[in-house]
This record gives sequence, structure tokens and C-alpha cells, in this order.
Amino acid sequence: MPTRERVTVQEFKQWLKQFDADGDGRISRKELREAIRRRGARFAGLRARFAVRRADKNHNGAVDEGEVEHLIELAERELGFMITADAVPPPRVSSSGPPSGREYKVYG
Ligand SMILES: [Ca+2]
Repeated sequence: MPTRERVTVQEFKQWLKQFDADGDGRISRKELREAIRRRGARFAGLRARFAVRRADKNHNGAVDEGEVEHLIELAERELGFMITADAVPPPRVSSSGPPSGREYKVYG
């Protein structure tokens, strides 16, 4: 078993993107099969089918950009990736009061 490759979620998305053969921004079952095959996993076709079925929340038959996060479990368990938090941690919110979750942009 090769050592696990540590990647951030962002890097995993980037990696996956190269298999988006038709460039529609979604990973189809066929494209995912290629990705899985590239990682050297066996039964790529089957794994792809199950993975898409699990990740495809809006049932359009492919994994959209926003659905990629549902592939992380698969990536870790079956593709030898180790998905880490993004390298740059989010800024800390002050301890008093709930986080606003909203930032005001100043223009000009
Ligand atoms: Ca979808």
C-alpha cells in the first residue's frame, strides 16, 4: 500500500477536475471511473457507479462541483488520499457573541 497522499479539499477538487473530460464542470460516472482507475484502485467502474449514486444529491447523474465533498469519504477510503483541512485556517471569530458569518465589503 503506497503512502497516503495528503491533499486539501481544494487540491482534491483540482485533481478531480482534470478528469472532467467534456469540461462541463461535473464529474460523470465515466469521468470518475477514469479518476479511480488513475489511482490504481480495482473495480473502478463499480466504485464509480456507487460513488456517483451516493454523491449525486440532485440526481442528474453526475457529481457537481458542490457535490464533490461527498466524494471525500470515497477518496480517503478507497483512493489513498488523506484529505486535510485547507492549509490556511479560517480567521478566528471573536469569542463574544455568535459569529455573524457575514462580512461587509467596502467598495472604492
Ligand atoms: Ca449531480
